[in-house]
Amino acid sequence: MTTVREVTYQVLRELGMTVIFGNPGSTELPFLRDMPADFNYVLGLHERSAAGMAVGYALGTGRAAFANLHSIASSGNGLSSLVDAWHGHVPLVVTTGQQDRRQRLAEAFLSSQAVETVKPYVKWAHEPIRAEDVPAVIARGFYLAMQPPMGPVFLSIPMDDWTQPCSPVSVRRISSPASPDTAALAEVAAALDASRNPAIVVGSQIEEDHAWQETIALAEHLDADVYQQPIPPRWAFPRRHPLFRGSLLPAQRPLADQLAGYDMVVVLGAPVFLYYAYVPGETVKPGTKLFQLTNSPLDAAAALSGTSIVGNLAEAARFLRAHTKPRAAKSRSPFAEPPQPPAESPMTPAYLFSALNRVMPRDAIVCEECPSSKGDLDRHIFLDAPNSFYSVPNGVLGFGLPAAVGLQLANPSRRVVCPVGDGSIQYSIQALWSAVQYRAPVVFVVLRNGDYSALKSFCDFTNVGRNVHGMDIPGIDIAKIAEGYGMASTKVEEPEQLEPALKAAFAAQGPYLVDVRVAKGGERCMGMDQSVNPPNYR
Ligand SMILES: Cc1ncc(C[n+]2csc(CCOP(=O)(O)OP(=O)(O)O)c2C)c(N)n1
Repeated sequence: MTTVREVTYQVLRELGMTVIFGNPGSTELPFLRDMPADFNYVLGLHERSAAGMAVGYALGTGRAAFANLHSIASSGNGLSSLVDAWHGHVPLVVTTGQQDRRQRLAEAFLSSQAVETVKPYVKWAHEPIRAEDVPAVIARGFYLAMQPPMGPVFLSIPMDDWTQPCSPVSVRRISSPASPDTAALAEVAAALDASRNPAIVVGSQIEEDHAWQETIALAEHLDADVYQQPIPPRWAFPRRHPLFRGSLLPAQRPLADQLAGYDMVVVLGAPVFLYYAYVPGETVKPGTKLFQLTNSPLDAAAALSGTSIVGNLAEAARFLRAHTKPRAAKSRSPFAEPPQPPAESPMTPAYLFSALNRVMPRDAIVCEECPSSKGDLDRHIFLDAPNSFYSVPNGVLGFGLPAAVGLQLANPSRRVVCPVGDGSIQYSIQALWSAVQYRAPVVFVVLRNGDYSALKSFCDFTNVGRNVHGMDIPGIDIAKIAEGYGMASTKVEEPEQLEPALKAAFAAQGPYLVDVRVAKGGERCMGMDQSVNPPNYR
């Protein structure tokens, strides 16, 4: 008779989850012992980093990644990564160890209520009712994680289950992309034909549904201006395309103002809309018709106005292109590189990104977490291919570093670049060690401004004032921390040192950290200044 452990490895193999991201504890050891030779274990020194690398790996492969975390620490230390996966539609199967069933009643050491803790941020949180259900539960978790919108599942497994007898489980195929309602799409097509001046808002679900080419074809067919969703977790349109108009602002009134000139807006694959600062206003102006096409029933339900259609975005874009009249292309100026920012001391983030854009390979993958300089990155980094840009989905810092390592492990032929703030890097700094140990040659570019510039900007923007504790973070030598984890690193203080340092980083075979002194952030908040009439918290 086979054991739960043996059948589980067979199921994991058949589901393609042969990389195990983890941080082990006693309750996981009966599973992890004698791991089959065709499996790889990737150790994260903290659950945020371990599950965060799984997030990056799943983003990079487009398939569910497997993470095995420790007891209640998985939902404590690892919860931020589950939150990222939930908001970013990242498929994860996360298992966690539970005390031996035979002494759970007595609340033995390491008894875990992790399942109850994570519930709002996973598609399914479960502890198998019987030991012999474990492999089937993992398979069911995989099927659910992969269904659109994709997301994490969380399974707690008592440590005595692994040695129990278990019958084989056969892995099933599930076909899940749901076709959107064509009658509803026909209404959108009719509205597009009647529209004088439509715009398209592109969102990260376009990448999830592999709809990048269909979206470009639709935009060109309609000759429609294209905007990017506010605070994008992924880019979904070529940055240098003549139809591309840049990012929407993350607040109600300024966003509606940006779209005021259009009589119709079609949101493809994004919420309506993701706001940050509260600046009340309409979703869109009264003269603008709003439609949302989304793979997420939750986003459809939560939209503030307009008509929503749930379903696969590639199919939706293809349908709209086939059922609308083509429009003659207006004359538009071709893409022009922005002027090169001046070399100041300390250098501006704009200068840094402009140099990075020149030096990095054209097929690089950018995984960023640099809160106050997102706008500069957006203006100076130009990547035109799918699966090239990743960012924190809901503001929980600590996403960037481990996600970059996971993305690099999933994409050995492309180079991952991780621009990260000197504050943000601290939330999952242990991922540097994993990058070294598992030979993930990420180039980490630290923006060292010595403070929480994004928070200072928010203080200015909302009139909170600057008399707030905990805004400065002096005295951290990140290059030395990297060295301590075994990673090559260099420090850059002046603009003329930057390009040679970046070139050396990209020439290196292994991971490399470039720690760059940059100017502190300004008074703008996510691209917005006082003119938008921000909330006053004073
Ligand atoms: C886990 C977590 N803790 C705290 C915050 C609040 N927060 C938002 S931006 C920020 C500053 C981050 O500093 P840094 O990475 O240096 O970027 P900068 O603001 O200087 O651009 C902080 C602390 C958060 N978003 N997530």
